[in-house]
Amino acid sequence: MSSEQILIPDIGDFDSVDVIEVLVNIGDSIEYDMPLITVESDKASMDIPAPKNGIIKDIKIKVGDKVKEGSLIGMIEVTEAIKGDKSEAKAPAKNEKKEDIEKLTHTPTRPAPEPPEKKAAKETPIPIGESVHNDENKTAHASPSVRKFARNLGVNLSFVKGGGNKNRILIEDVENFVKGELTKPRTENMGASFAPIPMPNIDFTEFGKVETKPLSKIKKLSGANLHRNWVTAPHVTQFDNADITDLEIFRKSMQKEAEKRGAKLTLLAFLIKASVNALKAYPTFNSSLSPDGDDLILKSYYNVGFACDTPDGLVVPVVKDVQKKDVIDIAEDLGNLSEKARARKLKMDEMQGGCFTISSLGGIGGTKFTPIINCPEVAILGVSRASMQPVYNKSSEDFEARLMLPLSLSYDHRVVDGADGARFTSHLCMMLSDVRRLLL
Ligand code: CAO
Repeated sequence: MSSEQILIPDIGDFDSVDVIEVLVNIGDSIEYDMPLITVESDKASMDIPAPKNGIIKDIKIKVGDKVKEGSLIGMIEVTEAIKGDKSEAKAPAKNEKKEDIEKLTHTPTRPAPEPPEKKAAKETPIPIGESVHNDENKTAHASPSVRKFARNLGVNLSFVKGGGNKNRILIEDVENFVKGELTKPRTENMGASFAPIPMPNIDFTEFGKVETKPLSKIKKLSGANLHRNWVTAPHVTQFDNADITDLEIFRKSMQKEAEKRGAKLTLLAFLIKASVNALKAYPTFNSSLSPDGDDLILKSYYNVGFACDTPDGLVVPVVKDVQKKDVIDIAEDLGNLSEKARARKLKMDEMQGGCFTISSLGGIGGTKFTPIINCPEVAILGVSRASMQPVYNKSSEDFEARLMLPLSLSYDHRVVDGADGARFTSHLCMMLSDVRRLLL
Protein backbone atom coordinates (compact mmCIF):
# COMPACT_ATOMS: atom_id res chain seq x y z
CA MET A 1 0.00 0.00 0.00
CA SER A 2 1.30 3.45 -0.83
CA SER A 3 0.41 6.96 0.23
CA GLU A 4 -0.33 9.36 -2.57
CA GLN A 5 -1.29 12.98 -2.89
CA ILE A 6 -4.80 13.86 -4.01
CA LEU A 7 -4.68 16.93 -6.21
CA ILE A 8 -7.35 19.11 -7.75
CA PRO A 9 -7.61 17.91 -11.35
CA ASP A 10 -8.00 20.11 -14.40
CA ILE A 11 -11.23 21.96 -13.72
CA GLY A 12 -11.54 23.83 -16.94
CA ASP A 13 -11.60 27.59 -17.28
CA PHE A 14 -11.33 28.43 -13.59
CA ASP A 15 -8.29 30.16 -12.06
CA SER A 16 -9.48 29.62 -8.55
CA VAL A 17 -12.63 28.23 -7.00
CA ASP A 18 -14.03 28.11 -3.45
CA VAL A 19 -14.23 24.93 -1.43
CA ILE A 20 -17.84 24.83 -0.23
CA GLU A 21 -18.07 21.32 1.18
CA VAL A 22 -15.60 18.73 2.43
CA LEU A 23 -17.41 15.45 2.09
CA VAL A 24 -14.86 13.09 3.68
CA ASN A 25 -12.98 12.77 6.97
CA ILE A 26 -9.57 11.41 7.83
CA GLY A 27 -9.85 7.63 8.15
CA ASP A 28 -12.73 7.34 5.69
CA SER A 29 -12.55 4.43 3.31
CA ILE A 30 -13.34 5.72 -0.14
CA GLU A 31 -13.90 4.32 -3.56
CA TYR A 32 -12.76 5.60 -6.89
CA ASP A 33 -15.04 8.39 -8.20
CA MET A 34 -16.71 9.08 -4.84
CA PRO A 35 -17.06 12.86 -4.32
CA LEU A 36 -14.39 14.17 -1.94
CA ILE A 37 -15.07 17.88 -1.93
CA THR A 38 -17.37 20.33 -3.67
CA VAL A 39 -15.98 23.48 -5.20
CA GLU A 40 -17.83 26.44 -6.57
CA SER A 41 -17.06 29.29 -8.90
CA ASP A 42 -19.42 32.24 -9.25
CA LYS A 43 -21.25 30.34 -12.00
CA ALA A 44 -21.09 26.62 -11.30
CA SER A 45 -20.31 24.04 -8.69
CA MET A 46 -18.74 20.62 -9.03
CA ASP A 47 -17.72 17.64 -6.98
CA ILE A 48 -14.10 16.58 -7.11
CA PRO A 49 -14.07 12.78 -7.20
CA ALA A 50 -11.61 10.33 -5.62
CA PRO A 51 -8.87 9.33 -8.05
CA LYS A 52 -8.47 5.84 -6.51
CA ASN A 53 -9.79 3.40 -3.95
CA GLY A 54 -8.21 3.89 -0.53
CA ILE A 55 -8.25 5.42 2.93
CA ILE A 56 -8.06 9.15 3.55
CA LYS A 57 -4.90 9.77 5.57
CA ASP A 58 -4.87 13.54 5.65
CA ILE A 59 -7.00 16.49 4.56
CA LYS A 60 -5.20 19.70 3.70
CA ILE A 61 -8.12 21.96 2.85
CA LYS A 62 -11.21 23.29 4.57
CA VAL A 63 -14.45 24.98 3.61
CA GLY A 64 -13.75 28.53 2.44
CA ASP A 65 -10.29 27.79 0.99
CA LYS A 66 -9.57 28.84 -2.56
CA VAL A 67 -8.13 26.10 -4.77
CA LYS A 68 -7.07 25.59 -8.37
CA GLU A 69 -5.73 22.82 -10.56
CA GLY A 70 -2.88 21.09 -8.72
CA SER A 71 -3.89 22.24 -5.20
CA LEU A 72 -3.38 19.53 -2.59
CA ILE A 73 -6.63 18.13 -1.25
CA GLY A 74 -5.00 15.54 1.03
CA MET A 75 -3.32 12.18 1.20
CA ILE A 76 -4.75 8.80 0.32
CA GLU A 77 -3.41 5.38 1.20
CA VAL A 78 -4.22 3.47 -1.93
CA THR A 79 -5.72 0.10 -1.08
CA GLU A 80 -6.43 -1.32 -4.46
CA ALA A 81 -5.32 -0.30 -7.90
CA ILE A 82 -8.22 0.18 -10.21
CA LYS A 83 -8.50 0.22 -13.89
CA GLY A 84 -9.64 3.77 -14.27
CA ASP A 85 -7.17 5.84 -12.29
CA LYS A 86 -7.04 9.58 -12.51
CA SER A 87 -4.77 9.71 -15.50
CA GLU A 88 -7.47 7.92 -17.48
CA ALA A 89 -10.34 9.99 -16.19
CA LYS A 90 -11.38 12.63 -18.62
CA ALA A 91 -10.74 16.12 -17.28
CA PRO A 92 -12.92 18.99 -18.42
CA ALA A 93 -11.57 20.54 -21.56
CA LYS A 94 -10.74 24.23 -21.38
CA ASN A 95 -13.24 25.22 -24.01
CA GLU A 96 -16.11 23.16 -22.63
CA LYS A 97 -19.19 24.91 -21.31
CA LYS A 98 -19.10 25.48 -17.56
CA GLU A 99 -22.38 23.66 -17.04
CA ASP A 100 -20.80 20.54 -18.54
CA ILE A 101 -17.96 20.44 -16.06
CA GLU A 102 -20.03 18.66 -13.50
CA LYS A 103 -20.79 15.84 -15.88
CA LEU A 104 -17.21 15.56 -17.04
CA THR A 105 -15.62 15.41 -13.62
CA HIS A 106 -17.88 12.45 -12.98
CA THR A 107 -16.99 10.59 -16.15
CA PRO A 108 -14.96 7.55 -15.14
CA THR A 109 -13.66 4.87 -17.46
CA ARG A 110 -15.97 2.39 -15.77
CA PRO A 111 -19.24 1.59 -17.53
CA ALA A 112 -21.12 4.84 -17.87
CA PRO A 113 -23.69 5.38 -15.13
CA GLU A 114 -27.33 5.61 -16.09
CA PRO A 115 -28.52 9.14 -16.80
CA PRO A 116 -29.54 10.76 -13.48
CA GLU A 117 -33.19 11.13 -14.53
CA LYS A 118 -33.49 7.43 -15.31
CA LYS A 119 -31.59 6.42 -12.19
CA ALA A 120 -33.65 8.73 -10.03
CA ALA A 121 -36.85 7.32 -11.39
CA LYS A 122 -35.68 3.82 -10.49
CA GLU A 123 -34.17 4.63 -7.09
CA THR A 124 -36.69 7.15 -5.90
CA PRO A 125 -38.74 5.78 -3.04
CA ILE A 126 -42.11 7.33 -2.18
CA PRO A 127 -41.69 10.99 -3.17
CA ILE A 128 -41.51 13.24 -0.15
CA GLY A 129 -43.45 16.47 -0.25
CA GLU A 130 -44.33 16.97 -3.86
CA SER A 131 -43.39 14.90 -6.87
CA VAL A 132 -39.87 15.17 -8.19
CA HIS A 133 -39.44 17.51 -11.12
CA ASN A 134 -35.89 17.39 -12.28
CA ASP A 135 -36.22 20.72 -14.02
CA GLU A 136 -37.00 22.37 -10.73
CA ASN A 137 -34.19 20.46 -9.04
CA LYS A 138 -31.77 21.87 -11.57
CA THR A 139 -32.59 25.47 -10.66
CA ALA A 140 -31.93 24.86 -6.94
CA HIS A 141 -28.64 26.24 -5.63
CA ALA A 142 -26.94 23.01 -4.54
CA SER A 143 -23.86 20.97 -5.23
CA PRO A 144 -24.08 17.82 -7.38
CA SER A 145 -23.61 15.58 -4.33
CA VAL A 146 -26.50 17.30 -2.54
CA ARG A 147 -28.64 16.99 -5.67
CA LYS A 148 -27.80 13.30 -5.88
CA PHE A 149 -28.60 12.84 -2.18
CA ALA A 150 -31.94 14.63 -2.67
CA ARG A 151 -32.75 12.59 -5.80
CA ASN A 152 -32.12 9.35 -3.95
CA LEU A 153 -34.60 10.41 -1.28
CA GLY A 154 -37.13 11.67 -3.81
CA VAL A 155 -36.84 15.24 -2.57
CA ASN A 156 -37.65 18.10 -4.89
CA LEU A 157 -34.96 20.68 -4.07
CA SER A 158 -37.15 23.58 -5.11
CA PHE A 159 -39.03 23.04 -1.81
CA VAL A 160 -35.88 23.01 0.32
CA LYS A 161 -34.59 26.18 1.94
CA GLY A 162 -30.81 26.50 1.78
CA GLY A 163 -28.93 27.22 4.99
CA GLY A 164 -25.50 27.52 3.43
CA ASN A 165 -23.55 30.41 2.01
CA LYS A 166 -25.74 32.43 -0.39
CA ASN A 167 -28.68 30.16 0.54
CA ARG A 168 -26.93 27.12 -0.91
CA ILE A 169 -28.76 23.90 -0.02
CA LEU A 170 -26.64 21.61 2.14
CA ILE A 171 -27.03 17.92 2.98
CA GLU A 172 -28.42 18.83 6.42
CA ASP A 173 -31.05 21.10 4.80
CA VAL A 174 -32.29 18.11 2.80
CA GLU A 175 -32.21 15.94 5.94
CA ASN A 176 -34.16 18.56 7.92
CA PHE A 177 -36.67 18.89 5.09
CA VAL A 178 -37.23 15.13 5.06
CA LYS A 179 -37.59 15.06 8.87
CA GLY A 180 -40.11 17.90 8.66
CA GLU A 181 -42.10 16.13 5.95
CA LEU A 182 -42.14 12.86 7.88
CA THR A 183 -43.45 14.52 11.03
CA LYS A 184 -46.23 16.35 9.19
CA PRO A 185 -49.73 15.04 9.83
CA ARG A 186 -50.60 12.24 7.42
CA THR A 187 -52.86 13.44 4.68
CA GLU A 188 -53.11 10.46 2.36
CA ASN A 189 -56.69 9.73 3.41
CA MET A 190 -57.70 13.26 2.53
CA GLY A 191 -57.52 12.59 -1.18
CA ALA A 192 -55.14 14.26 -3.56
CA SER A 193 -57.46 17.18 -4.20
CA PHE A 194 -57.00 18.41 -0.58
CA ALA A 195 -53.23 18.41 -0.64
CA PRO A 196 -51.96 21.98 -1.02
CA ILE A 197 -50.34 22.84 -4.31
CA PRO A 198 -46.76 24.10 -4.05
CA MET A 199 -46.18 27.80 -3.46
CA PRO A 200 -45.02 29.46 -6.69
CA ASN A 201 -41.39 30.49 -6.66
CA ILE A 202 -41.68 34.04 -7.98
CA ASP A 203 -38.78 36.31 -8.77
CA PHE A 204 -40.23 39.54 -7.36
CA THR A 205 -37.37 41.60 -8.77
CA GLU A 206 -39.09 41.27 -12.13
CA PHE A 207 -41.74 43.66 -10.81
CA GLY A 208 -39.64 46.11 -8.79
CA LYS A 209 -36.98 46.64 -6.16
CA VAL A 210 -37.07 44.24 -3.21
CA GLU A 211 -35.12 43.68 -0.02
CA THR A 212 -34.69 40.20 1.48
CA LYS A 213 -34.46 39.98 5.26
CA PRO A 214 -33.98 36.70 7.13
CA LEU A 215 -36.80 35.82 9.52
CA SER A 216 -35.86 35.92 13.20
CA LYS A 217 -35.42 32.59 14.97
CA ILE A 218 -38.55 33.28 17.03
CA LYS A 219 -40.60 34.02 13.90
CA LYS A 220 -39.42 30.82 12.23
CA LEU A 221 -40.27 28.74 15.29
CA SER A 222 -43.60 30.37 16.00
CA GLY A 223 -44.49 30.28 12.29
CA ALA A 224 -43.96 26.52 12.13
CA ASN A 225 -46.01 26.01 15.30
CA LEU A 226 -48.83 28.29 14.13
CA HIS A 227 -48.95 26.51 10.77
CA ARG A 228 -49.14 23.08 12.42
CA ASN A 229 -51.82 24.26 14.84
CA TRP A 230 -53.88 25.88 12.09
CA VAL A 231 -53.92 22.80 9.87
CA THR A 232 -54.31 20.14 12.57
CA ALA A 233 -56.94 21.63 14.90
CA PRO A 234 -60.33 22.39 13.34
CA HIS A 235 -60.88 25.92 14.64
CA VAL A 236 -64.19 27.55 15.49
CA THR A 237 -64.23 31.08 16.87
CA GLN A 238 -67.00 32.20 19.22
CA PHE A 239 -67.47 35.97 19.64
CA ASP A 240 -68.98 37.80 22.59
CA ASN A 241 -68.89 41.20 24.30
CA ALA A 242 -68.24 41.59 28.01
CA ASP A 243 -69.54 44.60 29.90
CA ILE A 244 -66.43 45.77 31.81
CA THR A 245 -67.75 49.18 32.89
CA ASP A 246 -67.67 48.31 36.61
CA LEU A 247 -64.49 46.29 36.27
CA GLU A 248 -62.67 49.30 34.82
CA ILE A 249 -63.82 51.52 37.69
CA PHE A 250 -62.62 48.89 40.16
CA ARG A 251 -59.31 48.37 38.30
CA LYS A 252 -58.52 52.07 38.40
CA SER A 253 -59.44 52.27 42.08
CA MET A 254 -56.97 49.45 42.82
CA GLN A 255 -54.11 50.93 40.84
CA LYS A 256 -52.47 52.69 43.82
CA GLU A 257 -52.46 49.52 45.86
CA ALA A 258 -50.95 47.61 42.96
CA GLU A 259 -48.26 50.28 42.52
CA LYS A 260 -47.29 49.85 46.18
CA ARG A 261 -46.47 46.26 45.28
CA GLY A 262 -44.59 47.45 42.20
CA ALA A 263 -47.21 46.22 39.71
CA LYS A 264 -49.35 47.82 37.01
CA LEU A 265 -52.85 46.41 37.36
CA THR A 266 -53.90 45.83 33.75
CA LEU A 267 -57.10 44.40 32.33
CA LEU A 268 -55.14 41.33 31.30
CA ALA A 269 -54.64 40.34 34.96
CA PHE A 270 -58.44 40.27 35.43
CA LEU A 271 -58.90 38.35 32.17
CA ILE A 272 -56.47 35.69 33.36
CA LYS A 273 -58.30 35.42 36.68
CA ALA A 274 -61.69 35.20 34.94
CA SER A 275 -60.40 32.60 32.46
CA VAL A 276 -59.27 30.29 35.25
CA ASN A 277 -62.70 30.63 36.80
CA ALA A 278 -64.24 29.58 33.47
CA LEU A 279 -61.71 26.73 33.04
CA LYS A 280 -62.83 25.38 36.43
CA ALA A 281 -66.47 25.62 35.41
CA TYR A 282 -65.80 23.96 32.02
CA PRO A 283 -62.91 21.50 32.57
CA THR A 284 -62.90 20.33 28.94
CA PHE A 285 -61.24 23.65 28.10
CA ASN A 286 -58.41 22.77 30.50
CA SER A 287 -57.38 19.66 28.60
CA SER A 288 -55.26 18.33 25.74
CA LEU A 289 -55.83 15.54 23.28
CA SER A 290 -53.39 12.65 23.63
CA PRO A 291 -51.02 12.48 20.63
CA ASP A 292 -52.90 9.48 19.17
CA GLY A 293 -56.18 11.39 19.54
CA ASP A 294 -57.80 8.61 21.57
CA ASP A 295 -57.88 10.26 25.01
CA LEU A 296 -58.55 13.60 26.59
CA ILE A 297 -56.03 14.58 29.26
CA LEU A 298 -57.75 16.79 31.84
CA LYS A 299 -55.50 19.03 33.92
CA SER A 300 -55.95 19.98 37.57
CA TYR A 301 -53.50 22.86 37.42
CA TYR A 302 -54.19 26.31 35.99
CA ASN A 303 -51.37 27.96 34.07
CA VAL A 304 -52.31 30.68 31.59
CA GLY A 305 -50.06 31.84 28.76
CA PHE A 306 -50.28 35.31 27.23
CA ALA A 307 -49.13 36.32 23.77
CA CYS A 308 -46.41 38.94 24.11
CA ASP A 309 -45.33 41.08 21.21
CA THR A 310 -41.52 41.54 21.16
CA PRO A 311 -39.23 43.14 18.58
CA ASP A 312 -38.14 39.62 17.53
CA GLY A 313 -41.66 38.24 17.24
CA LEU A 314 -44.36 36.58 19.26
CA VAL A 315 -43.58 34.70 22.49
CA VAL A 316 -45.97 33.17 25.01
CA PRO A 317 -44.82 33.40 28.64
CA VAL A 318 -46.93 31.45 31.14
CA VAL A 319 -48.37 32.69 34.44
CA LYS A 320 -48.25 29.65 36.70
CA ASP A 321 -50.71 28.48 39.40
CA VAL A 322 -53.18 31.27 38.75
CA GLN A 323 -55.70 29.72 41.16
CA LYS A 324 -53.36 30.52 44.07
CA LYS A 325 -52.85 34.16 43.08
CA ASP A 326 -54.83 37.39 43.44
CA VAL A 327 -55.07 39.86 40.54
CA ILE A 328 -52.17 41.95 41.83
CA ASP A 329 -49.93 38.84 42.04
CA ILE A 330 -50.93 38.06 38.46
CA ALA A 331 -50.21 41.67 37.41
CA GLU A 332 -46.76 41.39 39.00
CA ASP A 333 -46.08 38.17 37.05
CA LEU A 334 -47.30 39.81 33.84
CA GLY A 335 -44.95 42.77 34.30
CA ASN A 336 -41.93 40.58 35.07
CA LEU A 337 -42.58 38.08 32.29
CA SER A 338 -43.28 40.77 29.64
CA GLU A 339 -40.08 42.60 30.59
CA LYS A 340 -38.05 39.40 30.35
CA ALA A 341 -39.70 38.49 27.03
CA ARG A 342 -38.76 41.82 25.47
CA ALA A 343 -35.20 41.57 26.82
CA ARG A 344 -35.00 37.99 25.43
CA LYS A 345 -34.36 36.72 28.92
CA LEU A 346 -37.25 34.28 29.28
CA LYS A 347 -36.22 30.83 30.44
CA MET A 348 -37.69 27.74 28.77
CA ASP A 349 -39.72 26.79 31.85
CA GLU A 350 -41.32 30.25 31.84
CA MET A 351 -42.85 29.42 28.46
CA GLN A 352 -43.92 25.88 29.29
CA GLY A 353 -46.82 24.20 31.06
CA GLY A 354 -49.60 26.44 29.73
CA CYS A 355 -53.23 25.23 29.82
CA PHE A 356 -54.95 28.11 28.03
CA THR A 357 -53.68 31.23 26.26
CA ILE A 358 -54.87 34.82 26.05
CA SER A 359 -53.90 37.02 23.13
CA SER A 360 -54.72 40.63 23.93
CA LEU A 361 -54.56 43.22 21.19
CA GLY A 362 -56.74 45.59 23.20
CA GLY A 363 -53.88 48.00 23.89
CA ILE A 364 -53.36 48.36 20.12
CA GLY A 365 -56.83 48.38 18.55
CA GLY A 366 -59.23 46.41 16.40
CA THR A 367 -62.76 45.19 16.97
CA LYS A 368 -62.26 41.40 16.74
CA PHE A 369 -59.88 38.76 15.39
CA THR A 370 -59.62 34.98 15.24
CA PRO A 371 -56.63 33.73 17.27
CA ILE A 372 -54.89 30.44 16.43
CA ILE A 373 -54.98 27.84 19.21
CA ASN A 374 -51.68 27.26 21.00
CA CYS A 375 -51.83 23.44 20.61
CA PRO A 376 -51.87 21.05 22.38
CA GLU A 377 -54.05 23.45 24.38
CA VAL A 378 -57.62 23.32 23.11
CA ALA A 379 -58.69 26.97 23.30
CA ILE A 380 -57.39 30.52 23.16
CA LEU A 381 -59.04 33.80 24.05
CA GLY A 382 -58.56 36.80 21.78
CA VAL A 383 -59.21 40.21 23.31
CA SER A 384 -59.78 43.36 21.27
CA ARG A 385 -60.14 47.02 22.20
CA ALA A 386 -62.92 47.93 24.63
CA SER A 387 -65.20 50.78 23.55
CA MET A 388 -68.26 52.62 24.86
CA GLN A 389 -71.44 51.17 23.33
CA PRO A 390 -75.15 51.88 23.75
CA VAL A 391 -76.53 48.82 25.58
CA TYR A 392 -80.26 48.34 26.12
CA ASN A 393 -81.22 48.02 29.80
CA LYS A 394 -84.41 45.99 30.20
CA SER A 395 -85.16 47.34 33.70
CA SER A 396 -84.92 51.00 32.80
CA GLU A 397 -86.14 50.31 29.24
CA ASP A 398 -83.44 52.62 27.99
CA PHE A 399 -80.03 52.57 26.33
CA GLU A 400 -77.02 53.05 28.59
CA ALA A 401 -73.44 53.85 27.66
CA ARG A 402 -71.38 50.80 28.72
CA LEU A 403 -67.73 49.87 28.20
CA MET A 404 -67.85 46.69 26.12
CA LEU A 405 -64.90 44.36 25.63
CA PRO A 406 -64.89 42.19 22.46
CA LEU A 407 -63.84 38.59 23.11
CA SER A 408 -63.00 35.94 20.48
CA LEU A 409 -62.65 32.41 21.74
CA SER A 410 -61.10 29.97 19.23
CA TYR A 411 -61.47 26.33 20.25
CA ASP A 412 -60.56 22.92 18.88
CA HIS A 413 -63.83 21.49 17.63
CA ARG A 414 -62.53 17.94 18.07
CA VAL A 415 -62.64 18.55 21.82
CA VAL A 416 -65.09 21.38 22.43
CA ASP A 417 -68.68 21.47 21.15
CA GLY A 418 -70.18 24.69 19.86
CA ALA A 419 -72.66 24.88 22.75
CA ASP A 420 -69.80 24.71 25.28
CA GLY A 421 -67.92 27.36 23.34
CA ALA A 422 -70.87 29.73 23.76
CA ARG A 423 -71.28 28.72 27.44
CA PHE A 424 -67.61 29.42 28.11
CA THR A 425 -67.70 32.95 26.68
CA SER A 426 -71.05 33.65 28.44
CA HIS A 427 -69.44 32.56 31.70
CA LEU A 428 -66.45 34.80 31.06
CA CYS A 429 -68.74 37.75 30.31
CA MET A 430 -70.65 37.12 33.53
CA MET A 431 -67.42 37.05 35.56
CA LEU A 432 -66.02 40.17 33.94
CA SER A 433 -69.24 42.16 34.30
CA ASP A 434 -69.45 41.48 38.03
CA VAL A 435 -66.13 41.99 39.82
CA ARG A 436 -67.52 40.56 43.05
CA ARG A 437 -67.91 37.14 41.44
CA LEU A 438 -64.41 37.36 40.07
CA LEU A 439 -62.91 37.96 43.45
CA LEU A 440 -64.76 35.08 45.11
N1 CAO B 1 -59.27 47.75 25.52
C1 CAO B 1 -58.91 49.04 25.67
N2 CAO B 1 -57.73 49.39 26.21
C2 CAO B 1 -56.88 48.41 26.57
C3 CAO B 1 -57.21 47.07 26.42
C4 CAO B 1 -58.47 46.76 25.87
N3 CAO B 1 -58.85 45.51 25.70
N4 CAO B 1 -56.18 46.34 26.85
C5 CAO B 1 -55.24 47.20 27.26
N5 CAO B 1 -55.65 48.44 27.09
C6 CAO B 1 -54.94 49.65 27.41
C7 CAO B 1 -54.36 49.57 28.79
O1 CAO B 1 -55.28 49.98 29.77
C8 CAO B 1 -53.17 50.48 28.68
O2 CAO B 1 -53.60 51.81 28.81
P1 CAO B 1 -52.97 52.75 29.95
O3 CAO B 1 -51.50 52.75 29.68
O4 CAO B 1 -53.66 54.05 29.73
O5 CAO B 1 -53.30 52.11 31.25
C9 CAO B 1 -52.72 50.29 27.26
O6 CAO B 1 -53.81 49.75 26.56
C10 CAO B 1 -51.54 49.39 27.07
O7 CAO B 1 -51.74 48.20 27.76
P2 CAO B 1 -50.48 47.24 27.98
O8 CAO B 1 -49.98 46.78 26.66
O9 CAO B 1 -49.49 47.92 28.84
O10 CAO B 1 -50.98 46.07 28.84
P3 CAO B 1 -51.78 44.83 28.43
O11 CAO B 1 -51.94 44.11 29.68
O12 CAO B 1 -52.99 45.16 27.68
O13 CAO B 1 -50.85 43.99 27.40
C11 CAO B 1 -49.27 42.49 26.56
C12 CAO B 1 -49.70 43.31 27.76
C13 CAO B 1 -47.99 41.75 26.90
C14 CAO B 1 -50.33 41.49 26.22
C15 CAO B 1 -49.09 43.44 25.37
O14 CAO B 1 -48.06 44.31 25.64
C16 CAO B 1 -48.81 42.73 24.09
O15 CAO B 1 -47.71 42.29 23.79
N6 CAO B 1 -49.86 42.63 23.24
C17 CAO B 1 -49.78 42.02 21.92
C18 CAO B 1 -50.16 40.55 21.95
C19 CAO B 1 -50.13 39.99 20.55
O16 CAO B 1 -49.26 40.27 19.75
N7 CAO B 1 -51.13 39.17 20.25
C20 CAO B 1 -51.29 38.65 18.92
C21 CAO B 1 -50.94 37.20 18.93
S1 CAO B 1 -51.37 36.46 17.44
O17 CAO B 1 -50.30 37.07 16.41
